[in-house]
Amino acid sequence: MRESPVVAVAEGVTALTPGSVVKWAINTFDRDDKKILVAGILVLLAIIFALIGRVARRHWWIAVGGYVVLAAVAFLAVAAKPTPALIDYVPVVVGLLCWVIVLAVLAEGLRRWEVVGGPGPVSAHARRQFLVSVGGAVALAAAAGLVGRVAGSARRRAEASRRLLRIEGVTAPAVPDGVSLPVPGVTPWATPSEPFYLIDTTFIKPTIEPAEWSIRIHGMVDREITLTYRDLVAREITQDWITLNCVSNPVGGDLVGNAWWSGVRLAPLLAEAGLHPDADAVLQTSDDGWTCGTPLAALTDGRNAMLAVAMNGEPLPIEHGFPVRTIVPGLYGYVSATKWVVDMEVTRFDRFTAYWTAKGWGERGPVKIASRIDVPRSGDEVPAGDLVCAGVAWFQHTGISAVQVQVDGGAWQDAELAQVASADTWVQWRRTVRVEEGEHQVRVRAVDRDGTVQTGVVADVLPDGATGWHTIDVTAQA
Ligand SMILES: Nc1nc2c(c(=O)[nH]1)N[C@H]1C(S)=C(S)[C@@H](COP(=O)(O)O)O[C@H]1N2
Ligand SMILES: [Mo]
Repeated sequence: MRESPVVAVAEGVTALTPGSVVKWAINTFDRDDKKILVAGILVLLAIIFALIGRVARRHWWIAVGGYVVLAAVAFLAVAAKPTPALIDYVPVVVGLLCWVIVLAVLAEGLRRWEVVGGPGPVSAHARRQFLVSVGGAVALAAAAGLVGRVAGSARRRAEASRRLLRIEGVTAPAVPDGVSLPVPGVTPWATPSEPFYLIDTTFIKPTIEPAEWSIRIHGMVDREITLTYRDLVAREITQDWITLNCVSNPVGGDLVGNAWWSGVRLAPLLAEAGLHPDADAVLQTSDDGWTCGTPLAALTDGRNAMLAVAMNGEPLPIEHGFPVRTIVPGLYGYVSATKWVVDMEVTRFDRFTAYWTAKGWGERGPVKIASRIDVPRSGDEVPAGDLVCAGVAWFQHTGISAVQVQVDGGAWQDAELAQVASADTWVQWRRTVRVEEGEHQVRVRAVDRDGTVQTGVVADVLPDGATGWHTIDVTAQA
């Protein structure tokens, strides 16, 4: 469901922009990135409209030509979408017609106002007519707004069915004992759904009623499977704490969260479909046409890869993929965690490129080991003497065995680890270090379950995830 051609153009701009720039924008503007882009396009449109309006007073056809060019841009933007539907073109055509009609009516009215000129009954009539035309244009705009409201009501309907849903087998999250350290300022071990980071390429979130949802599993399988929402939740529900993170999370960044996910395991579903031995990937497609390629092995090797229906004990929030999304421990979101997932094609990596891999991001996207200092914050002034440092570390599906802290390039000191819930969740750490009066640098690194130490070699998030040690600066005062 698209509300306006502006959104299609905005999506088109995103699609045509290099992946690194898009990821940068998503990071920098966080949840506002789309609003900023749409606002930018609207301002540009307003300027173009003003120019067209001026030209229209002399050269009517040039102005119409200008509108046609604008409409063509919107048309191409819609066509460039991964799965353009006929209905997506409707706002473009309607918009073009509105512009031309409004231009005709207003320009004519204004011309008469100006030609007649001066005070008197005739010009008063012309003026009145012009104002009526303006009123008409405003009414048209209001009608267009109403169309947008209808889209909003689809959202309200989906919200309503979401609130009424009770899924058998989904239980409220219970934080395991000992996973949280009592250090003020450290990130909570369990991330509530509301502040959980949000990353996707949509401008308007798909609003899918569970009754309308189904998924098709097909491709290199013996038997194609189609499941409705009812079919899905009738199966056995698996639940787990799983840490999800974004490939574009910079060292020390916060595009990572740990939630209690409930869903249906993918391994038995794929086994029922009957996998061909030479398949090595699943091409997932979401309702909005976004795609990602997931290594088949990660879906079948026994880890808790699932079609998730609930997050933190409640049906998925719409932003997080309602009614169904994929969650795979150990893979970055961009190759696995498809929100609003509707299609899974079992295939081979050498047969497709997906949304982000087409923009130069890595094909398989296993997560990299990472650690972060939450306390103190970089730039803090702290008292000289004992300094409590704390944070989180994660390496999903491999696991963390140790975390170490270093002050001013000195010896690495072992940190205390909180209870490690599983290899698929992050872990909290704490270490008290000594700092003399003056400026200091504190660094953290983690060690994985196999004893491999996190690399200090700095790598950018592009193409397959950042590396390097998170480092903060503090000033200690007497
Ligand atoms: N449909 C859809 N699913 C998507 C994406 C997207 O753009 N569209 N982005 C992915 C990326 S890059 C990440 S990191 C995770 C983020 O999930 P969240 O928004 O629930 O935190 O969703 C993944 N699933
Ligand atoms: Mo991501």
